[in-house]
Amino acid sequence: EEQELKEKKEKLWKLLCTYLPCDVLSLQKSIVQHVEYTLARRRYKRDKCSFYQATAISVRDRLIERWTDTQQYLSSKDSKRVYYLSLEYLLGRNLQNAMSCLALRNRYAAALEELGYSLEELTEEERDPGLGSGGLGRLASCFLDSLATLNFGAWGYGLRYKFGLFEQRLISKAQAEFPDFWLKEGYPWEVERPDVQYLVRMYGEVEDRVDPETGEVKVAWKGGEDVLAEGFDIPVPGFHTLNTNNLRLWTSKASCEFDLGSFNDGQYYAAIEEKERSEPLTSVLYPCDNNAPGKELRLRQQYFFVSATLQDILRRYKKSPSHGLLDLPNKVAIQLNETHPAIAIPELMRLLLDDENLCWQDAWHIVHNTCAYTNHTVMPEALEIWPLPLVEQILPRHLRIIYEINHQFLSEVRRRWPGDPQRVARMSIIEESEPKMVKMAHLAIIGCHKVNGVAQVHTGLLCKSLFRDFYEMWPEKFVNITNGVNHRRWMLQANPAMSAVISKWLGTHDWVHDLGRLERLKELSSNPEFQRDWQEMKRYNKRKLAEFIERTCDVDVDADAMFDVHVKRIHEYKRQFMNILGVAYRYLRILSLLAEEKFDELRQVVPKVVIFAGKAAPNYSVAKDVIKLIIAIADTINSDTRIGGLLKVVFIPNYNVSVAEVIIPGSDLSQHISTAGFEASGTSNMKFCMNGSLLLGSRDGANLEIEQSVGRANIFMFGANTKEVRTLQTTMQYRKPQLDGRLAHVTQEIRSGRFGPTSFDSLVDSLLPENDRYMVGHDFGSYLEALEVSDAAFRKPEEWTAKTIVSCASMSRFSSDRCIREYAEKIWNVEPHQFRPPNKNTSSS
Ligand code: GL7
Repeated sequence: EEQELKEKKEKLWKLLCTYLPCDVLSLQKSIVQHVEYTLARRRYKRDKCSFYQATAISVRDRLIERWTDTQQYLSSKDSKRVYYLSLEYLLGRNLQNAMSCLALRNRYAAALEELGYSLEELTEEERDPGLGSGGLGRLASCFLDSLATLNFGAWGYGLRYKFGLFEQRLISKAQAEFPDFWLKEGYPWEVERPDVQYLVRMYGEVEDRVDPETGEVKVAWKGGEDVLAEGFDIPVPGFHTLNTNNLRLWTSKASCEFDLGSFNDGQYYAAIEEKERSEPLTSVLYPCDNNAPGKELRLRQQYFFVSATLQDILRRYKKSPSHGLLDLPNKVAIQLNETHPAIAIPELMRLLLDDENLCWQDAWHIVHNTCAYTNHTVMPEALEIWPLPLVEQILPRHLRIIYEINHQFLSEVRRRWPGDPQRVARMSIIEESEPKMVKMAHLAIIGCHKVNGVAQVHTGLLCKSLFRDFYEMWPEKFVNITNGVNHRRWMLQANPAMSAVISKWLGTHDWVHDLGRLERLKELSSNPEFQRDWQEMKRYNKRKLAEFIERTCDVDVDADAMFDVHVKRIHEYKRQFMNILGVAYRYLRILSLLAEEKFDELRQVVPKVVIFAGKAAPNYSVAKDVIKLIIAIADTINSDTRIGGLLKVVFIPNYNVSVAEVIIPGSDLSQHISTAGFEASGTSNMKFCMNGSLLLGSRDGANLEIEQSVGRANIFMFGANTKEVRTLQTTMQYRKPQLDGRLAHVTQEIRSGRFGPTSFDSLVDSLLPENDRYMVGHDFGSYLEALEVSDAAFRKPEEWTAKTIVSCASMSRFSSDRCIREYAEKIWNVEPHQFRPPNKNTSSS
């Protein structure tokens, strides 16, 4: 009997050990069942939202089985894990990505078709989780995808903001912000983990306690408030591999440890209210891009995030009985995405000293060898510094640890450079201002074994100027890892038409795994038939973008015009202002050619649609003025019937990942025109090139490396380089160069009311040499020349097409796969481990 039971059990387990079936009928069943049983909706009612959600859950089911298996496999391998700590992620829509990863896209599409839905229409039902403000958050998401695809055991950690980055609408010709409650209909990709909870303490006070036995002084952190962190997990699938990683996002909850005393005093409501205070902690994402808001809530969010994450990492690590804490750096790599999570350095010290009772040297050895820091900006206003009294109030124990780190570090500096007090002051974590400030970047550099910049020129600036003292002390600590993007999302998913052309002409899909394979397209760049396919593909994408513009901006644009795109956060250094001034100049020139009846020259004008999109931080008034100016100029131009179809200008509202997926494939030219030395890397520049769009760029960030890859003939570069900008910044104060005549004319027209009643005085005044921090005046002339060169190139369609093909084919360096391999080798010292199930049916892939 026992034997029989055993056999029965084994049979059952064998049955259960198969992956869910993935034939079309089974997919249909699973979708309909989720509509009925998970969502409790009528399965016959046509309801896109329910069908999207049910489809997503059906896909998620298939991810979950791989996900749990991967985690178990990695634990059994005892392999080193990477933890990517980021306060921001911009995941974009997940449905198509997950289906492609599972290699089930076609089957799901067929399944849905028979149920009466197209995959495309259901895709539109998914809301973007806007848990980031710009490139930094999108980069983190690309990294998660590549980590899984390359079979690295890696987890992302972040915060589950209830309200993502605000929704931008254009009201009364200006930006208006609305809350983005992305969870309104629920988020089918996440799994709540009520079993994964940690208490995070803030405030309170520290007390020195002498151990009566050893005489050792121990610091105790008492009192304060506890907030509960609860995890929500989102599976991160790899492309065509079973490996599935995890993104764990924390939400804050009231801690359940109620003060019983106040209950008994009849203070029931007061006690609950007090506890409910912790709820708002993860309510909202700070919307600033390249700017540190310096708000108490932000510091609390950062600490809450870091503490929950480190407790979780340590708990997982300690689960394995063979793991001693001193071995942590061999099993765990923690990457800090900017300084936002840099409080991890003292927090990990605290956990090791106070909870694990390690000595300082051991704890420091562990922290230093486990953590690494990526810097993403050199802009002073983006470097995080916290008022020391605030840190003391919220994190008194951490401030003590920071003091000790600083003390030991500065002693080392004094030993290395005796008699150099200025150097000591420059390098200190504490700035001796009023009030004193804690410099998070210094803390991160000192506490980490590696610091990396995100493009060659950016890393150069870190070493030569921003962190020069630290570079002199530890040159081997600094490395460059130029950013990359996930080409599977930005080519395969966003641009299926182009992907089909590429695969057709290469005769294989292998470029999807290895972007280097695209190089072979270069030989074909002048082949007329290939060019025809390529041009058709581009026109198709432009028509789609034109329809999108019609829908969102109510402007009719001609898909044969050049689509000239400038999309990114609105920021002075990104110089959307310069672009719109150039547009105004183009308009005025067309008008004067018309007035002077210069028809030959008019025929030479390239018809153009200038497309802007991007959000301005709600309290950044200059950026909001730039949006107003763009809209004012766009309105004037679009309603001027004299110029016919020669020029149109649109501002597409609410730029986000899904909007980018429509805009980028439909662009001919894209602008990346930041003042040299300000854009650390930029990543949309890479995405545009991958989609057959040529760059018009300043000598900044990754533009310079893109130029090296695509060749000078295939990119339009202009303006001062970083060195020249540095010199100009000092000399312009007293040399006061004359404003370019064309610029002077444009600004005069703006002031005179040509583009509506607003005179935009403060914007225009910012062009005066003494105010022009971003060198708009200086670069304007060479900017216009670069535009002319790009116009001339566009007038020759075959040459233009060849350039776009070569530029796309040269992008292999800019895949996030390359980038992640570099992190793995230069910083994390980890190897991939691919999970292959021994006895599961894996027919799906
Ligand atoms: C940024 C940089 O501004 C941007 O140039 C870079 O590409 C990106 C990713 O490395 O990081 N830094 C930053 O604070 N934000 C960025 O986008 C918001």
